[in-house]
Amino acid sequence: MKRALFITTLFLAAGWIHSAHADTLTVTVQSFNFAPNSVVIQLGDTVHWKWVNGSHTVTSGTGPGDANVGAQFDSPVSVGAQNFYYTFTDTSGVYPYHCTPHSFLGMTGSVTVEEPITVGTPPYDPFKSWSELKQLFQ
Ligand SMILES: [Cu+2]
Repeated sequence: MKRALFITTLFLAAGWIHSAHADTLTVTVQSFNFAPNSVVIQLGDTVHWKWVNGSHTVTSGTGPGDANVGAQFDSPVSVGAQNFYYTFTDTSGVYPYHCTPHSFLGMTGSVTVEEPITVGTPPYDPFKSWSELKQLFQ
């Protein structure tokens, strides 16, 4: 029982440490849609758009009429397989994007960027938890 608790605690600690690292999330580009068409990431994470079929772009902004269309990112129009990566490092918030030739068909998406979990304020005191854990094995 104590061994199981110890191993569980190690996994929880590993999960907490892992959350401080940047991740890459994949969105497929195909058949006039992005899948999933809305994703939530943490600041510093990267979105990888992976083309499956068709000729599409990944362009920041709500559509071609957006005043800031393509200001943040704008992939070339694909012909076949293509990959596009963008790392969101500026500020948290909702970033709409679209496919230039197909936004009128509803080929749009959004990336919600959240502040990363602050390493300085973990949900528990790891040193206090560690001393409590050690007592279980004495
Ligand atoms: Cu498209």
